[in-house]
Formats: sequence, structure tokens, C-alpha cells
Amino acid sequence: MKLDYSIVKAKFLKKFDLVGIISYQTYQEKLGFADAKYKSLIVVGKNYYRNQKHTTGFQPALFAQGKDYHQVMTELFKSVEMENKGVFYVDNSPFNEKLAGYLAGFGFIGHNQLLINPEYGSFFFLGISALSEEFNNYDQPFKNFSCSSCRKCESACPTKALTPTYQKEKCKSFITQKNIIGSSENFSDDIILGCDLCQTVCPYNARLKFSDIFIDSGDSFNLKELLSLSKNEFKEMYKDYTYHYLNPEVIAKNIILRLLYKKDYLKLRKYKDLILNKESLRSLYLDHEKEIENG
Ligand code: B12
Ligand code: SF4
Ligand code: SF4
Repeated sequence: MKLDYSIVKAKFLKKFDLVGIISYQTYQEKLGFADAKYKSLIVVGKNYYRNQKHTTGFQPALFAQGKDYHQVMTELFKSVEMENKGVFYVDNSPFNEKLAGYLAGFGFIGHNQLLINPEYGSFFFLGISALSEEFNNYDQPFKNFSCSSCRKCESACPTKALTPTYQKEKCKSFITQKNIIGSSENFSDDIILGCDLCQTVCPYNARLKFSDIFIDSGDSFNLKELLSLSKNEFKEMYKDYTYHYLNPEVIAKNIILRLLYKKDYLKLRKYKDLILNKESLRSLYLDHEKEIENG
């Protein structure tokens, strides 16, 4: 028996801001592959836009502020009152979530690479539940909006990662989540993990309402703590935060490069002993030592 589209959608809409149901076959056809693992995908979106407090420290981008969104989205999914609602994935899924969201009618994929909805802009997380049942109806892609001739995100991108089209290796969000240095423009502001610049300038994000659930913000990182904790200690201490999976040295590297960008040598010197105890950050510091001495 087919599941009732309207009933299931209404149940999910009690917990999520955006809900769409698509056939797994349609999704596969877009990507050009075929397996019979599932019959349908329930795609969900949750607004995470909030007022980013202007703390003085080094901060993560909005997606990584406050409680871990993978946990929050999973809790919301579990609270949907329905039996056999499928296997739920957020982010770390085998699915291309933006493509699924596009097919589910959430919006269009913008030049900044993000899925944009006319009401929620692009500041919403995506999740997917995969089911072995068919539904009696499916959603359709949404066709009325596009970037048109706007290229504000391209002009705002500090690393030219959108010129002419997206290049992951140049993107600050990528560089700041990995143990790589990248160009100095990656460290031209105090957001030292992830990046929101191509979203904040987007006209579709100009008048958004705040999230009803992602309300914490104002997290900032402490270099001394990052340099003192092992990966496991960091993971345990920040287990409820989005960035818990990172090696603290990656975040420390970003702060050190930010201090170098600002030529804040005094602050850097303050941490010299701790930096020199960390093998991988040692060379980064020593490479710049001359400049620091002269600074
Ligand atoms: C890997 C990844 C990253 C990487 C690489 C990002 C990239 N753009 O390639 C890094 C670490 C850099 C990253 C950064 C960010 N990410 Co990210 N990321 C992912 C992840 C895990 C996989 C994306 C991916 O590589 N897909 C595979 C490739 C092949 O697909 P693709 O490049 O998107 O292109 C396909 C589609 O877009 C489609 N397509 C493109 N245009 C069109 C047009 C039409 C009409 C159609 C039909 C299809 C289509 O075709 C392409 C080929 O299949 C997804 C979660 C997931 N499982 O999907 C989150 C995800 C995309 N990220 C997300 C977020 C929030 C971010 C950041 C904003 C975080 C931040 N503040 O720093 C930045 C944004 C950077 C940017 N401008 O893109 C959200 C996006 C939500 C949204 N509203 O769009 C996701 C969905 C996570 C989630 N569960 O919410 N991310
Ligand atoms: S996330 Fe930042 S670096 Fe990446 S494309 Fe957007 S503005 Fe450029
Ligand atoms: S800033 Fe303009 S070009 Fe970039 S995603 Fe938004 S509407 Fe599209």
C-alpha cells in the first residue's frame, strides 16, 4: 500500500520548516545511476539563521555556532510522530542533499552553490530520510526563482572561489576545515572556521526570520585551550558542538594565520612556547619567525 503524501508531509512540517517528498527513481535519474535500495526520499530543511553576537574573539561561521546541527536535526526527526519513517541522514549522507532539496521543490541552487528558498534564503540545513515505501504523490522542482544577472556573492568572495564558477580548493570553508594553509585572504576576518560571506551578501538572505531552534550564538575559540588539548580531549569537551570532529590544531592553525594576517605579533609571541610544543604548528611559526622578530 502506498503511503499518504499529505498526512506524512503534515507530520514532518510540525518539526521542520521545509518538507518535500520525492521518488528515489527521479533522484537517481538526475544523477545517472540506478539501484533499488529505496522507493522514496523525505527531504527536510531547518532554518538556522540567527543574530550572530559581535564577540571579540575568533568565531565559527553560523552553521557551526551553538549545538551540533547533526544532533539537533536527528532529534527533530526522532520526534516526528510516525512509525517506520526511514533511515535519516544529515550532511554525512550518501545523498546529494542540495539536489534532493531542489527536486523536492525547496528552491534553486545559486551561484554561491547553496540551495536557496524564497522564504528561508540559504541559511537552512538539509536532511534526508530514505524509505522503502512508495507515496501516492510526489513534489516537483520549483521553477520561479533564479540568480538572474546578480553576482554579488562572486564579488564578495575573499578568495575568488566563485570566479568564474565554484572551486572547492580555493574556498575558505574548505581551507579552514582542513590542515592546509591556502591564500592569505582566507584569514582576512575573524570568522576562522567556515565562511558565510557568499550568503550574507545574497539578496535572498536580506530579510530572514530567526530560527526557532538554533538560537545559541557567540561561541568563540581560545587559542591557548586549542593548543593545550589533544584531539580526544577536544572531542570530549565539545561533543555537543558541530566542530567536535576537527583536530584542534586545525582551528589553532586558522587563528595563528589570522594573527599573522593582522600582524598581531605581540599576541602570537604570547603563545610561542605552546606553539613550539606542537610539531605541526611549529614549522608554521618558524616560517614566519623572522617577520615576527621584525614586527
Ligand atoms: C562536501 C561539502 C562541503 C565542502 C564542499 C562544498 C561544495 N560546494 O562542493 C565544503 C567543506 C567546502 C563545504 C562548505 C560549505 N557547506 Co557544505 N556540504 C558538503 C556536503 C557534505 C556534500 C556536497 C557535495 O560535495 N556534493 C557532491 C557534489 C558532486 O555535488 P555539488 O557540488 O553540490 O553539485 C551537484 C548539485 O549541486 C547539482 N546541481 C548544481 N546545479 C544544479 C542545478 C540544477 C537545476 C540541478 C537539477 C542540479 C544542480 O549537480 C551537481 C552534480 O551532481 C553537503 C551535504 C550532502 N551530503 O550533500 C554539505 C552542504 C552542501 N553544505 C552546507 C553548508 C551549510 C555549507 C557552508 C555554507 C558552511 C559554511 N558556512 O562554511 C559552506 C558553503 C560553501 C559553498 N559556497 O558551497 C549545506 C548546504 C545547505 C543549503 N541550504 O544549501 C549542506 C547541504 C549540509 C546540510 N546538511 O545542510 N561543504
Ligand atoms: S564560502 Fe566563502 S570562500 Fe567559499 S565561496 Fe563562499 S564566500 Fe567564497
Ligand atoms: S548573491 Fe546573487 S548570484 Fe549569488 S547566489 Fe545570491 S542571488 Fe545568486
